[in-house]
Amino acid sequence: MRILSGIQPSGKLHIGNYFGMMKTMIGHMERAQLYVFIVDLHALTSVHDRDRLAQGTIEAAADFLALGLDPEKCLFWVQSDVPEVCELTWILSTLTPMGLLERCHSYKDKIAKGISPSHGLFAYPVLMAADILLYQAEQVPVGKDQKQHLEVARDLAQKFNNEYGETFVIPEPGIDEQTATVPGLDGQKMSKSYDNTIPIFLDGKALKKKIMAIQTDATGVDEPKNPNTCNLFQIFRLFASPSRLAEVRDLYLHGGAAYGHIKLELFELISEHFAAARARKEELLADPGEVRRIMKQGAEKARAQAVTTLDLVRDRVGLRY
Ligand code: AQP
Repeated sequence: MRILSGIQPSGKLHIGNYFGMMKTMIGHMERAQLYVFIVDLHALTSVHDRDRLAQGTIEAAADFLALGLDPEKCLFWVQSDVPEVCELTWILSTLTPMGLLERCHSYKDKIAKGISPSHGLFAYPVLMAADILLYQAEQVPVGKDQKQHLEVARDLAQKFNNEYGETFVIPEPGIDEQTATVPGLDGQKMSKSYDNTIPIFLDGKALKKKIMAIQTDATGVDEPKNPNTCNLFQIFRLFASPSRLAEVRDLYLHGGAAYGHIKLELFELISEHFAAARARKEELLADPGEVRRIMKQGAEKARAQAVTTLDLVRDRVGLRY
């Protein structure tokens, strides 16, 4: 099975990115043909700071490697190192109905949050479709927020195949319902652009401060609470052992759950969970040239496949004479 997914270097990667996509991708490493990439062209829709984008790209790559992605067992590259994706984006754009993009929630949510409504932001799902179709991916593990974009990719693949003949594999979403949407500190979807995240590699005082800022209601310790609607519990359950989770769920349901104590426990759990990866990330960032070398090597392999698909597409649409 060919499995592909990308991540934007648009800020510090957070536990929503980790549980929604990165962990799943790393878990597929031994059994799938895995394609993982850092989507810097997508990040340009929200980051207009040269140094921040470049540094974010190296950091996102280091994050994946530190968390256990082995570049020998997958294709791992930076999106802009394979420029063929831009040409396929244009070709797909010529088949993309405006209404399909106008219905996308992510675009509307982002402009509602103050991100400037550029053509790039509007066309984001077409670039994403090109990324997926260029490598003929069969499955794309994503968080729930990206499900609609994946439907756009499927629609465009079908439309192209109908118009020009069988060319693209129709990709399936891979969504883990348990971690489909990790809530942020304020209970909305955890998102880099909402400033409500718990970054994966934060530690010490800064991590504690974030965790203490998780919003909870004003229910007293002895009163029963609903664990399913409490975002502290929804984050806690990602890190706690099954037996501890059952105990805390019981306290929620029958009284005795103290938010402050649960937050401190969560702080310990997160610190511990990422301790080894944090140390590995520091080593990687001490030699960013090596991270770049790994990414360039991955890009060469990815580009060879991209060129093959794009050659076929050019032929199908008549960009060959
Ligand atoms: N809160 C989340 N819960 C579950 N999955 C999530 N993902 C993101 N947030 C959550 C998944 O992480 C993958 C990479 O995301 P992305 O960086 O490409 O874009 P995004 O979904 O837009 O993530 P952010 O943090 O919200 O970034 P910004 O604010 O820059 O747009 C995707 O598979 C996504 O589903």
